[in-house]
Amino acid sequence: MFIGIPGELESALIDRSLPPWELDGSFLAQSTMEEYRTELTATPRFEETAATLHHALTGEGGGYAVLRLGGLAKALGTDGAQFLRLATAFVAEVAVPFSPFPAWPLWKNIGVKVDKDPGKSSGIGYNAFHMDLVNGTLPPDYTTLLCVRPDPLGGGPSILSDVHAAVARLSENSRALLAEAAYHYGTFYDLHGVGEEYNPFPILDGSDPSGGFVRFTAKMLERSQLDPAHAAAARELAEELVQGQITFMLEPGDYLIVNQRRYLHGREALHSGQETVPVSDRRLLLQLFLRAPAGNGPAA
Ligand SMILES: O=C(O)CCC(=O)C(=O)O
Ligand SMILES: [Fe+2]
Repeated sequence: MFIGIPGELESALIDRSLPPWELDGSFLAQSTMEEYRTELTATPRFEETAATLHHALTGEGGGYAVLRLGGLAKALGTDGAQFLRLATAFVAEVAVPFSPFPAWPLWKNIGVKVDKDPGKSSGIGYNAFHMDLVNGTLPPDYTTLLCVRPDPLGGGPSILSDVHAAVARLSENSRALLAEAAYHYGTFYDLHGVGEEYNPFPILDGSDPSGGFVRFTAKMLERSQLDPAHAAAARELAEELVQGQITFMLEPGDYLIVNQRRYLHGREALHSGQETVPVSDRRLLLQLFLRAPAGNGPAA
């Protein structure tokens, strides 16, 4: 689901100047959301593009989108404030941007660290299918990843999988195991806007088979102690996610937006040889989370 920016919109956006954003706690201030909307609805074809994005994320069969901001990135540069303000303004049409991490006001850098756990965020290895902030009672409705620089060695395609479709392919017995509060993952410390720590949690909450979160990370298979029966059911889900996976490479300026109630995400390994690449040339993504005000509906 790739969404291009019409040429006339792109030219108009390059000429706009959005003001700095303000925060209200860990959330983008309502006043900024309104200011940005007023500025952008005055540009040609913005509302139509925002509606296409919204439909891709919440319409039937949808759940993710890649907004192609490469032209804007090229014209404005990715280091200056304008490019990031425009990206923020686009997704503020979908839901409310926020930062769960006090250390990162709004956007968080995901670079490449050669000495980190290779399977975790900013590691160099396979980043298995997961939901971000899986162990909060209220994970972000959307996770978004803006590509500043792909892996210069050509690795690291993004992977996505329709999680409800994967669950539907499991046996009754596995689904029953996944609905039990027998799973846990990671630590929970000083996180904002994502509820309380959830430990242990059920992967399937049972109350809403098509619209709810499937609270899953395949990283738990290696990193959490699970009893054999529950671990086997989780492994089956991980395998079904791989069966249904979609793979694509993010290009500079591509902005991946994932509805966490429908799709799980991850990333294939970066190309070998990352230690030979200067840190400032390595792959760089910027991450931002969104909260839908009520259920999974649009921002008001
Ligand atoms: O590096 C990527 O493409 C994905 C990173 C990710 O999913 C995360 O940090 O949560
Ligand atoms: Fe993630």
